[in-house]
Amino acid sequence: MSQSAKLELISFKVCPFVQRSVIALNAKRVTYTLTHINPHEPPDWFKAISPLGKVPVLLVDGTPLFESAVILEYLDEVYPPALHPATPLERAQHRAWIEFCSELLGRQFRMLTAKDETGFNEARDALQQGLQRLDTMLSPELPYFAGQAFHLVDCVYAPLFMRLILLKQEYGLELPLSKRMQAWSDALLALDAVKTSVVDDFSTVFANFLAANDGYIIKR
Ligand SMILES: N[C@@H](CCC(=O)N[C@@H](CS)C(=O)NCC(=O)O)C(=O)O
Repeated sequence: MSQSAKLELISFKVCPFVQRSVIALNAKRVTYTLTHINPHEPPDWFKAISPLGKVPVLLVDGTPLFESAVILEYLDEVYPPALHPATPLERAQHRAWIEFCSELLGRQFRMLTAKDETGFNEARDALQQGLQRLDTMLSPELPYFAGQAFHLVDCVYAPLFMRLILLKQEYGLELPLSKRMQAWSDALLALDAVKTSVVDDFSTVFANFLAANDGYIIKR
């Protein structure tokens, strides 16, 4: 496939896995269209192209790609600038920490949807522990994961931080971040590629998502 392929990303407005794909597309200044579908009533055409019924799906001249990590790899192979490090070992490390981010997003999701205090506390503590582990991997050089250069691994953590900030501002839920990690989060959330990676009314969309789940987090 060439750089001139028509790209259509299928999305749920609140999905952090879609958002990481959007951030990579934005960072690479690639032209694409975004199609939001209703997660509660996915259309038949979506079920036909998404084997797991999940977003994101990237249509490349009509050919569906699923799994956000795979979509990121595809985008990085086709569209410059390369956002993976140059050496195989560093690339492998970044892939591993991208995988780790997906686990943390799962913990964050469990925290947001937990129905009772016990489930909420367990998920919050697991997320906090994961963040502490991640912290040990950050380059001493500011501001991104590996220092001055922005990589795919940065694309995937920005949605996690965006939700942590909203949880702090709107719901008084604070997960303490180290100074180094706070600087990373601040740098990511200041990027245009990140700011424009969600719908304008994202805080409302996020609040509606939490309300619909009716979890412990909105009752504390
Ligand atoms: N491993 C997948 C996870 C994607 C995912 O969990 N998407 C959620 C929305 S954030 C979804 O589509 N859920 C619908 C479902 O599970 O039915 C990826 O990285 O693309």
